[in-house]
Amino acid sequence: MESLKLKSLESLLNHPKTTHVTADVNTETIERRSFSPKKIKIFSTRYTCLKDAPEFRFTVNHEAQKVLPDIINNNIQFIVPGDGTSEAARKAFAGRRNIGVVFSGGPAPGGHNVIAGLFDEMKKYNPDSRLFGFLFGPDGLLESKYVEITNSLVDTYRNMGGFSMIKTGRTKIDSRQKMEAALKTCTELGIDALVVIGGDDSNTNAAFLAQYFKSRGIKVIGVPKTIDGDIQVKTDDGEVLCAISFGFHTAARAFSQNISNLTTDAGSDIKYWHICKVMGRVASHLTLECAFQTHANLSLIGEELADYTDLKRIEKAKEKGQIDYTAYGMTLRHLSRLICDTIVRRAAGGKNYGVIIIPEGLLDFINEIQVFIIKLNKIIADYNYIHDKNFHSSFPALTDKLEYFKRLARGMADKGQFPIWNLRDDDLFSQLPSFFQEGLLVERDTHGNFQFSQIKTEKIIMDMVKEYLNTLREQGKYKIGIERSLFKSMMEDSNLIPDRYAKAIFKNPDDSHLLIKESVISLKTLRQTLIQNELITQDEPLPEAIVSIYKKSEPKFKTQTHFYGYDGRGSDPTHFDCNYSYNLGIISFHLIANGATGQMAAVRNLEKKFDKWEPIGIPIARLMHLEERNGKMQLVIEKALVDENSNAFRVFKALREEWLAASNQDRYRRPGPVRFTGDSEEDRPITLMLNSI
Ligand code: FBP
Repeated sequence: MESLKLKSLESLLNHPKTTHVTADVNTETIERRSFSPKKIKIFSTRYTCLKDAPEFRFTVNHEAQKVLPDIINNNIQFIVPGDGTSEAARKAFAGRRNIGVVFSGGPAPGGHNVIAGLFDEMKKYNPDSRLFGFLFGPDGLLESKYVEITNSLVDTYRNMGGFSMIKTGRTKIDSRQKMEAALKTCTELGIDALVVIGGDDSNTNAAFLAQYFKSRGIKVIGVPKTIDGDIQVKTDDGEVLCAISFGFHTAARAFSQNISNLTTDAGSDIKYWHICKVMGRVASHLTLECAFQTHANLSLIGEELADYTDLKRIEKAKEKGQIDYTAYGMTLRHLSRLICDTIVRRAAGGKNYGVIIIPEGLLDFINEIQVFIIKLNKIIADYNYIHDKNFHSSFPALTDKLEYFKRLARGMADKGQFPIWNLRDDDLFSQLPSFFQEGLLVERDTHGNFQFSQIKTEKIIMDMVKEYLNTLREQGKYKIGIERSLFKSMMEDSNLIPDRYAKAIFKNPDDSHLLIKESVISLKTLRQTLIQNELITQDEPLPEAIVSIYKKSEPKFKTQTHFYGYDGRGSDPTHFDCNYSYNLGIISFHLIANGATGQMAAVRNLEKKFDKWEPIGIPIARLMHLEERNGKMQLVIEKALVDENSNAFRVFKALREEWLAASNQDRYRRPGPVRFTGDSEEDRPITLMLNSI
């Protein structure tokens, strides 16, 4: 019997249908691998050359001028047809090269296509050229760990998400020793040029490497990667040169598909508020894009909250001849009130459910928390420097850390240091819940960035929301509106006259959604109200229909929290990102072949139709500014935040009341799944399309 079973399992496993449906490679993967992204037209010409465009102006940072002297004077460069160039120049263009490529930072959909574009173009001009992929991010460059990228390796990953081909890492190349190690690897491999595919910090690294490698003739090109969408380049005159990094569109679409599914579920089950935190370490671009994609009921944009002013409080203070400085900027308490307002308004319209989108980096825009983050950054960095030890290893438990802060506040630790942590800070910090304290103390990444993804922002905010909603419920302000038609039919079924009862118990008896009066806060007070209005006598019980209506108006606040980040970051790229990233790889090659270094490959007019796309090189050194990192001011590429004057933000502001849908029908939008084919206008970020108007 047993052997019969085994035999049948074997034949089941060998059945062609079983092998087909359980294969690692499915139809979608096969289709993706064979899809050919479009190439910008100029790349169909044989040779290109670079045309400097000094008319595009940037304010240069003095520190950058000092430390990056060989690349600071780079201009914007347009890649133009070079068929008229000399024979020698053509020969140099198509010369045999060894190129290195490295991923740096978090994965972003499209990374493999950058490598594919670079590889295809390099081989097109010279089949003897070689491409080396450094493994595990910058560590591979420092430790000389690499693979040679071959045709079959590239073919396996064409149009596929992730960075799995060569992996990635977040190591920062920030010392002379590390620069030397990178140079040694490149020299030993005979590398002519290095392509760094990374975010703001990694492109900063690329600029420093370009400067260091300049005298050795090794070129370094950066590629703008990050799902966060915060690498955007504008000139001093407001000309957009790089509207978005690759990966942003896919991540936003992947998050939006999930969020949209939640709007459908919420609108069906009508009992949950879904709180969706979406990635974006600092800037809220992803949240804004998801808001457009899904029309969720409330989307918080950190940049707007930072500029919040409480006009009522300012007026009040003014009447007393005072200035209320605390009225500027958003506090967590304010924020929870704002969210409650949305919930209460929707409930009044009969909808005790909905979807809220919160940006991962929200806390960086909340005044009181930002102050803590900055202070803690400095304290940890100072401790590491003074003691030459890691703060987190010295104080592994939260209680040890809190004890150290207490001593710091009392001036008993690290005497002589600027008293950055005072008794008030210590007092406020100790009032925070411990999971939040731990979140704020989480180890900074190698670039000194605060790791917002590790902190349960949604929990801290929603705990405050729940608390305040309880108060509002007790005050009779948080109630679910009853649809008039439902009320009427329930009353008529019980032979009660709807209008007489409506006037007695509802505060808005003429509305389509009837809201129980604030004074009716329990069944006891409801009974008294009916007696006072002579609808029942002292001895009569409450009519069942009335009890049932009252119960329907009593809200329960139930939430489900979700974090969308790593999932969307690992998604296979959209059609837009497939094309965009493939062309970035091609552009990197053309910049290298034309002798550029310290430039970032980019596409101008990305917000327009594909035939308007223009390949360019952007001088990285000119994008630098000084920023506090690890308690010190450091040169980094400036992050682009959501611009409150942009078309996208203005349109969002104008439409959000409709999407909140307190008194109108829900306006949810279904973006559908991530696609890699198709040519419709849908195939690019909505925020980009709006900003191009
Ligand atoms: P990059 O800036 O490197 O592209 O990474 C962005 C990001 O995905 C953020 O959205 C997120 O806060 C962070 O990485 C998460 O970092 P980690 O991968 O270290 O958890």
